[in-house]
Order: sequence, then structure tokens, then C-alpha cells
Amino acid sequence: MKLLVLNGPNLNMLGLREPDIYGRQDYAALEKLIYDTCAAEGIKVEVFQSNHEGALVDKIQGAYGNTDGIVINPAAYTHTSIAILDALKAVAIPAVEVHISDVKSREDFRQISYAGKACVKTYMGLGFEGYRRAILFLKEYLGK
Ligand code: CA2
Repeated sequence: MKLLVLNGPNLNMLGLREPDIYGRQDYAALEKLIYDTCAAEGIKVEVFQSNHEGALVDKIQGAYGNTDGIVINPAAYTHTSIAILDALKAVAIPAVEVHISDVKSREDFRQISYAGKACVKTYMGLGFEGYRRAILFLKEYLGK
């Protein structure tokens, strides 16, 4: 079983600012949690972060035919990117949306999730734990 974990713009800045919203741990700690979770579950994983919408679209397209599931936190592109939604629909790989913060209780402009429309499940407001839950969910969902 192979998963792709995608993180969108500014998530590489984790731990540097806004700790009340995103916590104190940095991006390297998030990557470690993902790699450790997947190793413990016998899952192959690629983790990719980009500040560029097209790079995320390219990565989703590149997963076609070689990846069983996608975990995606599109960050701000969640609320704007029909391109990421279309890419997820195009590859039709089961995807789970993750948000570190509780987006539902934040600003109006964060209330729409385009990527979420192509996802089988969403975890939000659980901090980094949301990524671990998403990985475990996909393992169960994919029956592997
Ligand atoms: O809660 C989430 O995971 C978000 O996807 C994070 C995005 C935000 O635009 C979404 O609405 C919700 C923002 C990521 C920016 O991360 C930062 C990290 C450190 C300092 C400032 C921002």
C-alpha cells in the first residue's frame, strides 16, 4: 500500500508563528509523525509540500496508477482551488482532507472547501493527530 501526503502553502512555516492556531511543532515534526505512522503500519509513503498550486496539481496527477490513497491539506488552496479539486477527481484516488485547525469555527472565507468535495473524509481541529487518523482511515478504507 502506497500513500501520498500533500501539504499546501505556508505549512513549511509551522511552529514559527501562530502557535495558538497551528501549535508549536515544526514541519519536520509533522513529517516525522507521518513517516513513523506509516512505518508502524507497513505503509509506503511520499510526503510533499509546496507553496505552488500547479506543483500540487502535478503531484496529484503523478500519483495516477502508482498510489492507493492521498492525504491532503491544501492549506489556503482549500478555499480557492478548483484546479486541485479537478486533479483529485481526475485521478479518482481515494483522498482524505486534513486541517490542523478547526476551520469550521474560523473566518467566513474558510468555510468553502473545494478539495473536500473530492475527498471521502475530512479531519479538522485535531492538530497533527488528524494526519495520523487520516492514514489509519485510508488503511481501513482500502482494506489493506
Ligand atoms: O488548519 C489548516 O490546516 C489549514 O489548512 C491551514 C492553512 C489555512 O489557510 C487553512 O484555512 C486551514 C494555513 C497554513 C499556514 O500555516 C502557517 C504556519 C505557520 C504560521 C502561519 C501559517
